[in-house]
Amino acid sequence: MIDSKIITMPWQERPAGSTDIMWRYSENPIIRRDQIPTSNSIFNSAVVPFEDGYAGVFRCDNKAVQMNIFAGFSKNGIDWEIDHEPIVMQPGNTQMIQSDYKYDPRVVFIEDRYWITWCNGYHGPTIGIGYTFDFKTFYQCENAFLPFNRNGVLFPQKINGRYAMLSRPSDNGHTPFGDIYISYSPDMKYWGEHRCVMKVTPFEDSAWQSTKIGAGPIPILTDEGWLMLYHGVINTCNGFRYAMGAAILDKDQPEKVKYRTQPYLLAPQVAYEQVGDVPNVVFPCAALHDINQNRLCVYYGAADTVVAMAFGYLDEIVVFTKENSL
Ligand code: BMA
Repeated sequence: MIDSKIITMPWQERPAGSTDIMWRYSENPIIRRDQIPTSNSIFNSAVVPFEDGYAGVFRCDNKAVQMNIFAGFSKNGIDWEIDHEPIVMQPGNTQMIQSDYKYDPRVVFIEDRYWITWCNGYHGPTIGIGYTFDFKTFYQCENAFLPFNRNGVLFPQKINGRYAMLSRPSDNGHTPFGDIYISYSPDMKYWGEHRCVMKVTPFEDSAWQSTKIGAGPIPILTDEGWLMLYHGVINTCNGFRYAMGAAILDKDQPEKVKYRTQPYLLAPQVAYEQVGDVPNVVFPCAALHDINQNRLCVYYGAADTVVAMAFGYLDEIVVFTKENSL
C-alpha cells in the first residue's frame, strides 16, 4: 500500500525483518514491457516532478527493436500514461543533428526548464542533450561529446557557475571497460575541463563494479556532498551483470570522490531483474527524493525489459556509503 495521505511521492516502508539499505516496491515492475502497443520493452527511463504530478521520458524499444524515447505522465509516480508516439525534436541551440537512435534518458529541472540527456546515435553512441518546458514540445541541442559515450547525467544546479555533466566514454559496442568522467559547460553547448571522477575497482576489492561503471540518476545534494547512485558491472562467464552502488562526491569539486560503496545497494536477485531480454540487469536512471521526509525512490530498468522502483532512507544510504567505503 502506498501511503498517499502523507506524501504523493511513491513510498513503502522497509519490509518487516529486512535489514537491506534499499528495498524493492512490492508491486514491481511498475511499467510492463508492452504498456504501449508498439513496445517490445520499456526500461532505463527517467521521471521528474511536474505540475501536480510527474512527467517522464521513457526508453521504449519497438518490435523492430529500434530504440527511442517517449514522454509520459503520472499523478502518483507509479501509474503511467506513456505517449504512443516517440518524442519529436525541434532544433534547439543548433541545427538538427542526426539521431540514429535514442536511449537511456535522464531528466532534470535546472533554472527554468527540464533538460534531457540520452544516449544519442550519431555515428555511434554519444550524449544527446535536449530540453522542454511542458513535455509536449522538445528541443534538441548540440551533442555534448564526440562518440563514443554513454550515461550522460547532468547535475541539478550549476557548480561554480557552470553546468556539470557526468559521462562514461565507451566504445561502439558492448564496451568491456568504462570509468566515470565529469565535464563542464558555460552554456550547455560547449563542454570541456574533462576530469576523471571514478574508475572501476580491482576485482579482488569489489568485483561487482570491476568491469565498468556509469552514473545513474541525477545526483542529490546532501550534507556530505553529492549522492551519486551508479551502476557497476561484472563480466561473468554468462555475460555482464549490472548492479547499483552509491558514491558521495565533493559538493564544490565533484571530481573528488569522498566515499564509495564496496558492497552494492541493489543487485539482480528477483525474477524480473534476472529474466528478460538481457538477464541480470539493474540499471537506475532516475530518483525522486524528499529531503524533509528523508525518502528516496529510485527508478531502474530491470533486465532491459521493464521499469521497477526501489526505496531507501537518504540518511541511511549516506551513512552506509561512508561506513562501507572502499
Ligand atoms: C548498456 C546499455 C543499457 C543496457 C545495458 C545492459 O550498454 O545498452 O541500455 O541496459 O547495456 O544491456
